[in-house]
Amino acid sequence: MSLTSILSAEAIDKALKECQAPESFDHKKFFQSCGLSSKTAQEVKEVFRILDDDNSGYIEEAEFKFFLQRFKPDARILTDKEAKSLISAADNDSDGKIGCEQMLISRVSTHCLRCFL
Ligand SMILES: [Ca+2]
Repeated sequence: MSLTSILSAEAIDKALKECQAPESFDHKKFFQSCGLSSKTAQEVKEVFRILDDDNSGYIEEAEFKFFLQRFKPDARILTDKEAKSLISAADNDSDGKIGCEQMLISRVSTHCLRCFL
């Protein structure tokens, strides 16, 4: 299972292009551009499993650093600052990692400031 079986390659390219410059990554814009924002809960779960490289059930900071490369192998590595802000966007319990439920909960609460997707 790869991300391109869930998201279109064109949408991924577009999303990656928008955040090519270091420190320009905006997760909301990215998830919208790559099409993840409009995916079903089941599809988001599959994406989550792909991003959770070590199958720990959580996406940790180290995995977020290589987040863009999961979408395309030649994409850049996120800066520490970007990886941290990506986590804090959905990390409601401040344990420094994101669980699948957190990813989904933050997705549905669109009025929440911490909305992830
Ligand atoms: Ca993990």
